[in-house]
Amino acid sequence: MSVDQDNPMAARAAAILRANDTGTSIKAAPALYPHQWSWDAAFVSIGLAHLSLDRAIQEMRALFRGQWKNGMLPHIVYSADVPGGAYFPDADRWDVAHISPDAPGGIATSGIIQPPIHAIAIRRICDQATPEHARAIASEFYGPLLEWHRYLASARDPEVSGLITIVHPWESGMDNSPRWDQAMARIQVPQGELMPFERSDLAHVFDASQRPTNEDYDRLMWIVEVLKQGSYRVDQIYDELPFRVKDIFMSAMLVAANEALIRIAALADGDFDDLTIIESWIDRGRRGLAEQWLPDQGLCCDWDVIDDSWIKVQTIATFAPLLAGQLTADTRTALIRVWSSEVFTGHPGLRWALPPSTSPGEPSFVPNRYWRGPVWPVMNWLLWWAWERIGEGEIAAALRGNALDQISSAGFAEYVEPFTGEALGSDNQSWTAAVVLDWLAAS
Ligand code: 2M8
Repeated sequence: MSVDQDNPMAARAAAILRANDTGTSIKAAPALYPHQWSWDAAFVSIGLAHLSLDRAIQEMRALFRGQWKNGMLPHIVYSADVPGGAYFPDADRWDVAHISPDAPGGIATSGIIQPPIHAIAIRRICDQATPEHARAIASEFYGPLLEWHRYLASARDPEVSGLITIVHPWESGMDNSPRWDQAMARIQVPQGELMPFERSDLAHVFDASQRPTNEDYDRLMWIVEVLKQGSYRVDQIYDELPFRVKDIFMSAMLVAANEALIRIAALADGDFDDLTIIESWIDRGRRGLAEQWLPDQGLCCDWDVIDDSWIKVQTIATFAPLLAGQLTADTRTALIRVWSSEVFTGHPGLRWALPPSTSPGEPSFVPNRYWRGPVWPVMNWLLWWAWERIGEGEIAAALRGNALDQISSAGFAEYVEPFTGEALGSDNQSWTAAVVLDWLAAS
């Protein structure tokens, strides 16, 4: 699949990725996010593959330079040539090299994770390469990917539930989603114990109401302090962590990523015992997810580990079973119904029939605030990919068409107001450009 670079939209997308390229990696966004983010890099490499396979591979290589010795792939790999104050928290705030023996030498990273879409990206890159090249790519990335997934299946699932625990809302990638409200509300920041900080994000958005609140930020930074006090050893301090949630979306993505890993293993001549382990992770993941699905409510729920309770809020994470695949007929029908009803894309007020990050029917829905309501182009891509994968071609085609229309109108925004179509957050967001390239290549 290649993309027609004379197409103005493709040319614009390619220009954005070029402009955000530091030479080593691609910034998630020109000013708001001036470093390499983990899941952004995977989406970016999926798009880059249509421009240059070598550049796409380089992007993943740059990310994996930051992999920790315990397999963890950190959520940010910091660029050495970006000044400290350009993004908060900066590398000094995480201070991983001094705190954790697992941190990689010579590369500054954060100390938490993001959703594991990387094997899916590598698999797509392999699919576009010649057979010989595909084997070389798979051989390079198979080991690091396997260790990354092993970290998730062990340190992040001590209960062996098939569901991955996140210990910080940033790990979900959906930072201030109402999915985290109940767990975040419990977090008390002890007076005078949080090192002072200055947010950098508000300098880069037109309106502060598009971003998380200061209260949210204090809690987010308090969790980082607790992680630092425990040397980032989530496996050792698990029971003491103030935020522990079984994230269904991340868990479902790991199922899909493990399926991709099996294909990568085949190309790389992976060990038979490892294949059996990966298959067991897939089964366990699907079983865990099935328990979070409430058929009568058409809702897939995260699980609050500390409180031992369901988190019942209708957001795009409800489509987790779709990502994991192998749906029962009933679940498929229920997901299609929720998708097209006014809970999501059938809402009469929507500018385009695209899923808001939080359902407009939720009391916590806010149409312009970050993950509490806006439509995210990159999530449209992921759900498009998932609908296609399970053979719902018509839904996928409509989603792709609407998503491209939205981008033609709103530009390459980070997120978009669902009713007015106003562009929100950063302009020229890399992953938005990347998914456009992939959509255009698919035409
Ligand atoms: C947003 O997250 C960062 C923290 O990781 C932030 O708000 O500063 C999220 O949308 C996340 O999913 C994304 O990976 C990152 C960079 O685009 O920005």
